[in-house]
Amino acid sequence: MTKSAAVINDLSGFGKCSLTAAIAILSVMGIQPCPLPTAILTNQTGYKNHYCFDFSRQMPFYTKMWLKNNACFDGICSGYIAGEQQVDFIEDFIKVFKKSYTKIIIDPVMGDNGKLYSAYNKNTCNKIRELTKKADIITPNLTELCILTGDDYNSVMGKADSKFFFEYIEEIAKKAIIDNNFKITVTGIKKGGFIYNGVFETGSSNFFKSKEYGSSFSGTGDIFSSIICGSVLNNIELSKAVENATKFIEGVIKETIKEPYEKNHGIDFEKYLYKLAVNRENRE
Ligand code: PXL
Repeated sequence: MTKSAAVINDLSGFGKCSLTAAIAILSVMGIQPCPLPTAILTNQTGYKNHYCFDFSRQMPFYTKMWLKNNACFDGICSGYIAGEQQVDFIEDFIKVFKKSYTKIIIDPVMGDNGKLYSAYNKNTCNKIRELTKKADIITPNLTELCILTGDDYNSVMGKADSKFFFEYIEEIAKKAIIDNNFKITVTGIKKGGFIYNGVFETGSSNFFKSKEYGSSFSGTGDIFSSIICGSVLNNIELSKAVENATKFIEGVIKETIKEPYEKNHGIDFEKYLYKLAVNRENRE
């Protein structure tokens, strides 16, 4: 039977992020995505203008109806939330639907490049930190890892020229692993014209390198966490999943920038989804 994942994330009309990315990627990886919107937006919030319909009042109907219909999930993945009250909802949703085999993957979406996204504040971040304690895997970017651990992003990046930069990040991630029960993948570690993604588990750490093409695109974190979610449910080793996701995103960015692009629109992943297909004969 096809495995399924509840995907708790927003639906943005433009930006190729959140549910738009997750639905496409999980599907091509052979996993049934069951979307549970946190908000419906005209477009992601990085654009000059956006309208957001907060879905908080509707979300409890999903728990109620899905429970009545005996829904069960192999994975529960959460991402962008429209307000701190939704963290309580997600914790409750996990309590209700988590089975012994259910993998919990939490993308603690809060910010990027050292800054919080416009809809987030300190309180929301504190609640998200608590939520991550329920996860098997968390998929922060470096900014979000620093928020979770209480480290200062700018002083971490101040060490980027040091040959101990990676050891330093490893130490931050390991500290979080010891305090919690999860595995961590970390995206967006920038050093010397390259971007590294890291993976940290008890007893092992790895970094995968990709070229930095100059711009930080909308939705790449969501594409990354969706690939991690699909891979974990397909029993692919976490380190291999991070390597695959890194290569996929680097390849798509390389193609995207061959034509005029706008970073808020995201990357042209649609044409390359086949590279993630579980049906290997269809791969390049
Ligand atoms: O990709 C992160 C993200 C997801 N959803 C919305 C966003 C952002 C980042 O800005 O605005 C609505």
